[in-house]
Amino acid sequence: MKVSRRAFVGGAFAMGLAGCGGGGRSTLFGTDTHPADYPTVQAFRYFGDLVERRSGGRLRVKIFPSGQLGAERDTLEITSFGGLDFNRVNLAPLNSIEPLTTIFSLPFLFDSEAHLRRVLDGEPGERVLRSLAPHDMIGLCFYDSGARSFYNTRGPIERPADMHGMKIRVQNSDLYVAMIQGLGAAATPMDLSEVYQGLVQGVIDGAENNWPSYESGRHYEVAPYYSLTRHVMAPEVLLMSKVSWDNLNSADREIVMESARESVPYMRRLWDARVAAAQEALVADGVRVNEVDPRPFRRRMHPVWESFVTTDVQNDIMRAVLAMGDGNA
Ligand code: GTR
Repeated sequence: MKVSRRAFVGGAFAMGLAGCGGGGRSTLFGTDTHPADYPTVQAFRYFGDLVERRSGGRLRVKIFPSGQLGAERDTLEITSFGGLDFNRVNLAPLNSIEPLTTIFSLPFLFDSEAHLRRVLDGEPGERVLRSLAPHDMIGLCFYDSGARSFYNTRGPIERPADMHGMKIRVQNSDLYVAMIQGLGAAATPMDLSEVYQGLVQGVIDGAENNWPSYESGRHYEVAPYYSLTRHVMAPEVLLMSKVSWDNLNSADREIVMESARESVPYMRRLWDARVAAAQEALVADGVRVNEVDPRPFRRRMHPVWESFVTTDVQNDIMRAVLAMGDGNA
């Protein structure tokens, strides 16, 4: 179903305000850029089902998947003023809104998925979630997004020099523009929905993402070289509009928070299975995968870290993240 964004926003806003205060039934609306079978959407659904069951059917959650309501950056704006109740996005489009989200988005910050999960489940995760409230969004929980690697239409990337002259699509985040420039390539920020056509038409030569997104967007069909740089592990986040949150009574807020927390282990199981399945299917399909020595890529990221980690609070969180690395676990 295609929904006109303007009509939808007016509707959700009105229903949100009318629905939650009075104790009647209300439908809360959410959006996700991925299709219905993607792990983020499935976890979002699981969350919605828990909310509905625990509220005795008073609160229902309706999700619009597949980016039907627009690009992540635009839906964030809508969420912050209450036009959408829930939103599942990657951290990247939040970088320009809240500088603390930049920390978990830094290239080569995490040693492994285990390190990432310790951080998200620990105090640094809690602090980053809380930092969104002043921007009128309540951070409910993080979901995994695995490791992002580069893929392109031309050939294997083994060293940063292989990227010279390439145009690489990035998410809408200045950090990622700087990352690509630091590697000697040209960065083209665009929405995920435009990447396939961009690759076909040669507007871009490559992009970067995790296995499930590379598969789900069918980017492998046009960019069959997947080089395992594993340079970013920025997680996904499930958000609630603060306008909608303020309309809930404290018992319903508790239901929402608990349900979000409980959807995390569910998402992680789905995620691990999906990463393995996507990788296996794409290798069988003929995608050319190469291992990469990350060290020369990582070395070039020092100036990027320096220019994006500037405040005491950012430094504090970054130190806490590094102290939770695999070497100290
Ligand atoms: C995916 C992420 C999406 C979106 C996408 C992108 O890994 O799940 O939310 O941010 O990357 O590259 O635009």
